[in-house]
Amino acid sequence: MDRRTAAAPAFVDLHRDADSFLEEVTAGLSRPLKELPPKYFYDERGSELFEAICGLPEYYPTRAELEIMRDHAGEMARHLGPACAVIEYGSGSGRKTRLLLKALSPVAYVPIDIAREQLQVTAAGIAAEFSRLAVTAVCADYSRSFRLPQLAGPPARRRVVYFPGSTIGNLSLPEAAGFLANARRLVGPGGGMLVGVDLKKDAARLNAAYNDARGITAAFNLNLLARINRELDADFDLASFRHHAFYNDTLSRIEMHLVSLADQRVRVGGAGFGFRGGETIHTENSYKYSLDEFRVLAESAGFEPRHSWTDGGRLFAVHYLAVPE
Ligand code: AVJ
Repeated sequence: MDRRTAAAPAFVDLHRDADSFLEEVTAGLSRPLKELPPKYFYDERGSELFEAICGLPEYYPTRAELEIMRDHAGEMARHLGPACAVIEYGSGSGRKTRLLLKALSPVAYVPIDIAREQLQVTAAGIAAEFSRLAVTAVCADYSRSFRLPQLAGPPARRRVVYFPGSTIGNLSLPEAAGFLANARRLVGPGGGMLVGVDLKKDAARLNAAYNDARGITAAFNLNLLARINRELDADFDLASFRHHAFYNDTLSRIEMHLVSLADQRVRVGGAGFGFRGGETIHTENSYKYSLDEFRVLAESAGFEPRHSWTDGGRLFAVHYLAVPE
């Protein structure tokens, strides 16, 4: 590690959270099939629970993707070339990111996340560890359109979006295509994207990964209601909802729901919402793609798939997608 004093990361705040949270919760609970956006799982408690999920024996994606980064980050760096600006969507704990940054030595690193505290901690840690790297943390909802701020540091030869963790699996196919097209426009001609995507596999393994024996995934799912209670003046009774996750083979996705265990009424902010016993709130989808399915999707968004890496167990993939010059 370079021991010169690192500059504190630049911080750019483009996010107005409270209003959009209440609006999106109210809209989601007003639909005939109730739903809540999974991006709101990650408050402080939710981020902690998610870190615990990543270490569970049943939850293979994190270990598989780390294995890919350990084994192949050097080769990824050769594809990307020198003097990149790495723009990361969702900052997480930063373990995979560190493996990429070490191999690549980019000129700029731009983590973008809606979770402000987590973002600041991760960005400061990376700025301290990679002292010659210009770090600009951007607090924004990357699922909406946003403009990249002026970046600190020397000009980059290539912009690359790094989107690990299979978070793209939260999106439906048309949403994922639109999202990838936005990323393509953001990096521009000659730019690229490294994206982690969970692979299709047998349903038993998938079901186990989202129904862990210790109940951490259930606690993660239910924490969304606890967060709504805390932040939006709501009165969800957590004991009256149950975690339900299953692989939907027809749609190639894990679905997570919260099932109401009784007829009940819940107040959120000023509004009331009725639930029938057995009715669910759909809280998350996690789409699974074969290597070819994902490449076809990337092509539909104007990328050229250049290379895909998988772990030894073929559980997970990291794709390198390039934008033609
Ligand atoms: C972070 C969206 C990739 O879908 O596997 C883990 C979230 N939900 N366990 C996933 C999650 C339940 C995770 N992603």
